[in-house]
Amino acid sequence: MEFKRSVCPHDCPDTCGLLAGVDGGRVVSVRGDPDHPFTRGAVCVKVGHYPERIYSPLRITTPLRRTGKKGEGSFARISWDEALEEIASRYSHISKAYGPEAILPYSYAGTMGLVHFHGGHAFFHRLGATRLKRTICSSTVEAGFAATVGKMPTTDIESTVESDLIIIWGSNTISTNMHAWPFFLEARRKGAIIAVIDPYTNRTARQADIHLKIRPGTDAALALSMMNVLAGEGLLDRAFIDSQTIGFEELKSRLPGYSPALAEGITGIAASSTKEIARLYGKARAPYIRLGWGPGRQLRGAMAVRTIAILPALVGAFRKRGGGITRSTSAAFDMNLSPLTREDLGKKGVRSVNMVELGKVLTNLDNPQIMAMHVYHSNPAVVAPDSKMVMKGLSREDLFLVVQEHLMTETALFADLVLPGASFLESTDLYRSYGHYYLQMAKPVIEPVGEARPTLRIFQDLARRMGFKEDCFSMSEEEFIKEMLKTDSPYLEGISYDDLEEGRPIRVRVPENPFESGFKTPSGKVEIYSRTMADLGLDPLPDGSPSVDVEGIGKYPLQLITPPRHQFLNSTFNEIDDLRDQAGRPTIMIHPGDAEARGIKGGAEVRVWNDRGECFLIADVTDRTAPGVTVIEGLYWPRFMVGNLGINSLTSQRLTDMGKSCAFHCNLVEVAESK
Ligand SMILES: Nc1nc2c(c(=O)[nH]1)N[C@H]1C(S)=C(S)[C@@H](COP(=O)(O)OP(=O)(O)OC[C@H]3O[C@@H](n4cnc5c(=O)[nH]c(N)nc54)[C@H](O)[C@@H]3O)O[C@H]1N2
Ligand SMILES: Nc1nc2c(c(=O)[nH]1)N[C@H]1C(S)=C(S)[C@@H](COP(=O)(O)OP(=O)(O)OC[C@H]3O[C@@H](n4cnc5c(=O)[nH]c(N)nc54)[C@H](O)[C@@H]3O)O[C@H]1N2
Ligand SMILES: [Mo]
Repeated sequence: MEFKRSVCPHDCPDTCGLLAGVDGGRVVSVRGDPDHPFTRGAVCVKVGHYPERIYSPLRITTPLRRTGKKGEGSFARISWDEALEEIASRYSHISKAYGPEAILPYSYAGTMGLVHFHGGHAFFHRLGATRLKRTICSSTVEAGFAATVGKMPTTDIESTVESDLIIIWGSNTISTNMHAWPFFLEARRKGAIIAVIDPYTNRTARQADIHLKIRPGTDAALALSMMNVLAGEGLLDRAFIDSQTIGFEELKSRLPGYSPALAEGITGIAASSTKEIARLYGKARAPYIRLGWGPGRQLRGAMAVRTIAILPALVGAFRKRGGGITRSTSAAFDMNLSPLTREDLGKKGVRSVNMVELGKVLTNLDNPQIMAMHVYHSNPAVVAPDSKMVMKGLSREDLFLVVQEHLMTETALFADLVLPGASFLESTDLYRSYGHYYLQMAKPVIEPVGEARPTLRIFQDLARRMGFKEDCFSMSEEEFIKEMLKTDSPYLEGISYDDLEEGRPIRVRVPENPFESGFKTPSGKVEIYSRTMADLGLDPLPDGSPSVDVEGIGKYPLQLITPPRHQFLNSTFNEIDDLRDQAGRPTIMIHPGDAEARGIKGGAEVRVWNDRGECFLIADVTDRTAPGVTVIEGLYWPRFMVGNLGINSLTSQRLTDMGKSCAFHCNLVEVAESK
C-alpha cells in the first residue's frame, strides 16, 4: 500500500492535510497527516470513513436520465455526450424563449477546493443566468464582524496555547472545529480556564470549566452586560480604548440598561454568572474568544456578532499575546480568482437571488420564472430552510433540473439529469482554510470512479457545446492555480507554484498578531459606533434586543435550535451506515419540565411543528437543554426520518439583519407525542 498526500475539501474550518492509503488503484484508508501543523495526525470520525463514501452503493457513476416521476428515483444510464448535448440544447431553448435569467445555478461548499468551487462561475456569467448570492452559512457573521473590526485575518488558533482564558462562544468546537481543541487543552494544562457560551450542553460544553447556558438569540445582551461589569468595576483598558476605538462614549449611555440583573431577564444567565465571566475576562492576562457561527444564525445575528467583537477592544485583548478573537482566517488567502470566475463575462444588471430564499425563488419568482436549475456541490432538498416550499419548487413538472453529485441525494432524486461528479481524491485543486493559515494543493490519488468528472471539466465541456470560446473554458486546474498566485497580497508573497506542487501545507505570511497594525474598518479603528450601519438604516451602536422568530411569536412556545451533529457534515456522510448507527435515531432534546407539561416521555416519538411545517423525532428528555429551548442536532436525509420530513421543514426563509443569511437557530415550535 502507498500513502498519498491529499487535503480534506469539506466545509469545515480545519481543512486537514490527509494521507490516503491506496492499494491496487483503490483508496483503502484516509488518515490525518502527522506533518500538518494543524491536523497533527488526527482525522475526524467522518472523514476516517471516506473509502465507504467513494465506493458507496449510492455513488453515481454515469450520467442518468429520469425515467419515472420527479422524486421517485427511476433513472436510466446515458452517455456523457447525450447528457451534455441535452443540457446545452435545453439551456439554449430556455434562453431564447424566456431569457437566460430563467436559468439558475445553485451551488455551495460541497467542495472548498478553489478551482472546482468556482468551476461553474464563468459558465453561468457567460450564459447570463440569474446570479446566486451564496449566503447560506457565514455571511451574517462576516458582516457583523466586519462592522466592528473589518474584514481581516483573525487570531491564529495555534497562538492560543498562550491564553489564560478561552471563551468558546457559540461554536461546538469538539464536533465542528476539532483540531482547535488540542491547542485549547494545551493552554488549560498551563492554567487556562475554558468557558462555553451556548444554549445547550453540547460535546464542548461537557468538557468546559464553565458553561453559560444562554437563551438563543440573546448574545448581544450578554456581551453588553459583560461590558457593564467591565466599566463598572474599572476593568477597562483605557489606553487601548482611547487610541484604537471610536464610539466608546456613546456606548456608555447604553450600558445601564444591561446590568447583570436586568440582562438575566433576557439571557437567562444568572447575574452572578455574568459577573463572574466578565471579571475573569477583565482580569485575564490574555483573554481569547473562539467565535462560532451559532450567534449569527439568528435574525439579529449580525448585531450579536458585532457586539461580541467589541469585547476584546475594551480589555485590550487584541494586543495581548495568546489573547484576541478568532472568527475566520480566510481573509489571509486573497487569491486572484478573476481568471476563473470571469465576472467580466457577465452582463450588467443581471438579477441575483438569495439562496436562502430558494423556496420562494422556485415557486414565486416571475419575469422570468426559473425554468432550469443547475445544482452542484449542494443538497438543497435537505439543507435549505422551509423545505415544504423548496420541495414544491423541486417537484415542478416544468422545471428542468440538473444535479451534479457524488451520490443519489434527496435533491438528485428530483433531477431530470444527474451527472456524476469526481471527488477530491479524483481531482486536482488548491485549498485555503478558514480555521488555520496553511495553503495546500492536492492532486488525484485515484482515477475517477466510473465516469465521474471534476466540476470544472463538466462546465468547460458544456461551455464548448454552447459555443463559448474564452480561454477560461479550456484552461487546466494547474493553470488556474498559477493564476491565483498572481496577487499583490502581502500574505501570499513568496509562495510559488512549485512549492505548492510538492503537496505540503505552506504557511501564508500572516503576522503573529494579525491585529497589530490596526483594523480594516473605514476609520482603521474598532468601531463601537459604526457609520456603515447607520448608513444602512441600522442602529450604529450595540443593541441587546433578542432575536425572535417573528413568524411564530405568540403562537408557538418553544425555541428550537438546529446545530450540527458530530457524525455528519451538514447533509454529507448520511450515506454511511456506521456513522448513522453512531449518530442514532434523529432526536429532539427537550427539558424535563417542558416534557412533563406535555406528557412526553423520554424515547417517545414526538411531532414537532409550526406554521411552516412539521417533522417527527424521538424525544430526548434532558437537562442538557434549558427550559423553553429544544435542540435538534444535525441534518438527516429525510429518507431516514418519519414521513420523509427533514428538520428544515421547521426553519424560515426570513433573512438576517446584515449579510442576509438564514436564521437556522431562530425558530419557535410546539412539540407533542405523536401517538
Ligand atoms: N461535525 C460537523 N462539523 C462541522 C459541520 C457539521 O455539520 N458537522 N458543519 C461545518 C460548517 S458548514 C460550519 S459553518 C461550521 C459550524 O460550526 P459551529 O459554529 O460549531 O456551528 P453552528 O451551527 O453555528 O452552532 C454552533 C453552536 O452555537 C450554538 N447556538 C445556537 N444558537 C445560539 C445563540 O443564539 N447563541 C449562542 N451563543 N450559541 C448558539 C449551538 O447550540 C451550537 O452548539 O462547522 C463545520 N463543521
Ligand atoms: N437546519 C439547519 N440547516 C442548515 C445548517 C444548520 O446548522 N441547521 N447549516 C447550514 C450550513 S452552515 C451550511 S454551510 C449549509 C451547507 O449546505 P451544502 O453546501 O448543501 O452542504 P452539504 O449538505 O454538505 O452538501 C454538499 C453536497 O455536495 C456534494 N459534493 C461534494 N463535493 C462535490 C464535488 O466535488 N462535486 C459534486 N458534483 N458534488 C459534490 C456532496 O455529495 C453533498 O451532497 O447547510 C445549512 N443548513
Ligand atoms: Mo456552514
